[in-house]
Amino acid sequence: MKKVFATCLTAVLTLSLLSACGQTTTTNNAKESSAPKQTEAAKPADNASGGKKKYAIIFKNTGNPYGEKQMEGFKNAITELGGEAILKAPDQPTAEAQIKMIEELISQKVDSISIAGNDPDALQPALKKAMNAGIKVLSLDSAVNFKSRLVHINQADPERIGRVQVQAISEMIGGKGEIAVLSATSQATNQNTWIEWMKEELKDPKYKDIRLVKVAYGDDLRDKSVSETEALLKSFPNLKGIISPTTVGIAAAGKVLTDKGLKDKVQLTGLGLPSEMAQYIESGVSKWMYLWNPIDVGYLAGYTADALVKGTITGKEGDKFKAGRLGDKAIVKDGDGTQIMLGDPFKFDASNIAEWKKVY
Ligand code: RAM
Repeated sequence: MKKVFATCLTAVLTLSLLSACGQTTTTNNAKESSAPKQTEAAKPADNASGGKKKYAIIFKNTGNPYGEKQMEGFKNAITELGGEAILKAPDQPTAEAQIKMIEELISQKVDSISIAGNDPDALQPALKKAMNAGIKVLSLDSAVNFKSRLVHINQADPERIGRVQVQAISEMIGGKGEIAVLSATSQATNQNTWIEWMKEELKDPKYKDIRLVKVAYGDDLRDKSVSETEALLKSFPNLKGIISPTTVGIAAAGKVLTDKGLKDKVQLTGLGLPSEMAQYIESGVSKWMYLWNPIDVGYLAGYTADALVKGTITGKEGDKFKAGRLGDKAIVKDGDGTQIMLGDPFKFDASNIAEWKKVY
């Protein structure tokens, strides 16, 4: 029996009761800046929005329900804290598009930027510029490198996320056969880290009869994820299983396997949003999958941004603060940088999916 990762049901169910009620600005095109240049020591403006602090979040791209849930949690936190939330995401999941948004937010003189990075390194100049302007920068979900942020919000231990998906597919296919990974973009820090851990797990001799034939990239775009799944099935007619560590990818793969009548022939697991995957879990196309609470990831980012802006924390190892309903949080080391760990991946299967699909 595989280890079932537990998470706090009560805390998560509480989320379904929370509704967004605050003033949130969602903009994709910031105005050209006519504001005077800020110096290194300059503090971000506190005068716009009736003196409310401005907290921006940039997700990877639009059209991703997971990203929307994350932003919902962020907005909930900022609303509780009396700030203004600015929710942004580019149309395409590229670093270039995010850089444009960062530049706009610098001109808007926001107090903080939380970002799910489309590249670990490419955002560094823009994010450094933001920090030099006094803006508190953190990453969540998909980390930017440690020089580009004050702290990272990590959804769950990457090693456990990576290993558990290989353990799952192995069990589903009886420890034998070809498997493939359907990922997000090739530059996504979170997916790439998890895939590294999948490869580590696969080195165990108990997986000697499993062969990882390809890592495909659906770029967190629904259509591309569908066509990449179809291409995998065509190129590898003996494929026994697909791991998709992205909510967009796994839902697309679920649809393709359903449409092609491949249930029981090709197994599917990965990281899925219960609301999107319920139909495939219930039909048995995916017997089980994992995720954490995306609303909590955003909520924790909101509280962290606020603690950084207020100076309660600086982002260094050992810093502690209270993150609203999530309680006390501590900043720990993460390589050369620091992070805050949210929790564990949680297993979703036919026994609990009906309940969870209502939550996120
Ligand atoms: C997708 C995104 C996101 C990731 C989830 C699991 O929605 O790539 O970054 O955390 O999947």
